[in-house]
Amino acid sequence: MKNILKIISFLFLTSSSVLADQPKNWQLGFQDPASTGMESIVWFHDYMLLPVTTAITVFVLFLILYACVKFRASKNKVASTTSHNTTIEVLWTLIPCLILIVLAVPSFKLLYEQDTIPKADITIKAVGYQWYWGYEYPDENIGFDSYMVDEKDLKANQPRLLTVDNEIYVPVNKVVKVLITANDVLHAWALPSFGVKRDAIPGRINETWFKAEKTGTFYGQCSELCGIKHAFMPITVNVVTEDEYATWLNDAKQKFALEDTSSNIKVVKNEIKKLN
Ligand SMILES: [Cu+2]
Repeated sequence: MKNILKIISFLFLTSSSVLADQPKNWQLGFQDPASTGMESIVWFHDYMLLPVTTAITVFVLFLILYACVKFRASKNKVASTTSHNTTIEVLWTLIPCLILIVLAVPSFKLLYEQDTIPKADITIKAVGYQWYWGYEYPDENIGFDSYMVDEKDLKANQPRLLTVDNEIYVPVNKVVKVLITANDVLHAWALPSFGVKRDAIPGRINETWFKAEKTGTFYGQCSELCGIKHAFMPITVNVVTEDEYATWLNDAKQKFALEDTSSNIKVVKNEIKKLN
């Protein structure tokens, strides 16, 4: 049974190892998972939802065909007047309830996993703007904007509509917490390979997390209609080794240094103390 399901998934419905870390032409199903969170989502889809929905669809199709043949007009000159059958009514209430309960258990487990953020190794703040993303690494005091690269400026192997000028870098196998907000209208920060998608809401900070399990470049897009250039504010994440991350961080601290506000904060705190 498992093998048959695997073959069906491979042929039609899910991503396979053939698909990499960005959307592909004619793709069906998910992108390749690159985090434990996304692996759980794919498992839930492939081995819980898909078998259940397939079974229900096939069963209902069978019932319709059976009824069409068995109760066709030519064989049933006098129509049946049956309107109630207690056994069947109990069954068609109880069985769907049981199916929902069986689905609810792994579903809630998954939701809980996504919602509980482990101790973060790295925190990134993503701010949605019309129409680009701004990023900050609050612990490193760096920040930069990330604009899409125009089609005419793309280098070889850079995907159209997904490449940005300043990519985010994160180390592999580390817990990355992402704080997500927006400056103007609703946006959404989404990265399919990591199983991450959160609304970016002005005046509110949403949180999510991921732990990338392999190195590479991963692509996502704004996933909330945010205006005329909604399709042109991609998200690019480079997952690198710890050494490469340290090298990038060193450069980034020169290139993207934010104004050091710690002394200002001290002044403000002192003033508040005086007032009290
Ligand atoms: Cu947007």
